[in-house]
Amino acid sequence: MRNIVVLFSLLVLITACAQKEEKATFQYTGNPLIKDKFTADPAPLVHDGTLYLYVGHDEYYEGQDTASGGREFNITEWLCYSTKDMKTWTDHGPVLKPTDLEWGVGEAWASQVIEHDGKFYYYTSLQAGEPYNSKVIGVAVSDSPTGPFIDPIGKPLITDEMTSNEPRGWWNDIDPTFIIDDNGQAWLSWGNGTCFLAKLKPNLVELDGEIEIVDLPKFVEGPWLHKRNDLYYLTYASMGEGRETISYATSTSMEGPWTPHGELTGMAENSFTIHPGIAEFNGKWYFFYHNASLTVDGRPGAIGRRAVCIEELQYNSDGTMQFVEQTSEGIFHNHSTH
Ligand code: FUB
Repeated sequence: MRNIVVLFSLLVLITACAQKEEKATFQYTGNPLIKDKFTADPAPLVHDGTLYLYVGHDEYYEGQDTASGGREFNITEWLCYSTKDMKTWTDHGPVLKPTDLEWGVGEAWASQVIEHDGKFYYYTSLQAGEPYNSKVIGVAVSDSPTGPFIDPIGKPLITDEMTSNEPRGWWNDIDPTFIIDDNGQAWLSWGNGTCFLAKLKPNLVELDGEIEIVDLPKFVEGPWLHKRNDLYYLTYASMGEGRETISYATSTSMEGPWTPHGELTGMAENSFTIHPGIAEFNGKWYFFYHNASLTVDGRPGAIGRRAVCIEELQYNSDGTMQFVEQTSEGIFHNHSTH
């Protein structure tokens, strides 16, 4: 009898685990990728045969639809998803919150996670409390792509007084992006209204030298650095006809000069912002962005209720990127569910 009870309990446990696993995965059925939550600012990381996608979790709150001055956004956590084939995705849930950083008080804005020497570095935009009281860039480090991520320096990596304030004042230090160039030099770029660029020390958690300004046409925010063949790409949100588009520039060196190539995308459906994330995975290049085309629980998309989408990215033989059309079919044009 006792054996039967143990066996039954085991069966219940196995079934519960299987159900949990089932809940945590979903299929890509066209854009937007994630359909049960509002998500924004996609940041892909390819590591060990898996593509990890980090996003901010746009959340509804009472009063959101009449808010202004940045209060349209309510993002209290960063979420992580992963896939091995771009079709089946695993939902890892929240992996970091601004309040996990001792000095962080909120606003989980755009970020990028990178892997270096077996460690994962989460470069983040967030709101810092006393004594900073501004948007800042933070960094948190983990041994795993899904955390836990720990603040290694006990303070923001970049604070407001480290940069010139230009048009966007106290919230111009947001949206970090990272690359290690062919000389082994690590670089961080970020900015809203002004595109900043700086070298990092080999520990990747300290700036090394001056902060430069990169002059890019119509730059608004959201820079994303990547390299393909001999070219470095600096892709960013630019001002279109009253809403953001994506533009990009290239260079043969991270020292510049940067050659602008104009728009990579048009404006995103229903969204003031659009944010680039680019990665090569299983022999293809992918462009991640967000629009505001999704309705969740009867609430339609809005400036602060966005939805992450994916398109394939194609290059011309001279290295320029082909204009990306934003589609509802996304990366699998033949799938049956759309
Ligand atoms: O999600 C909040 C902010 O909106 C991001 O930091 C910007 O890039 C824009 O997408």
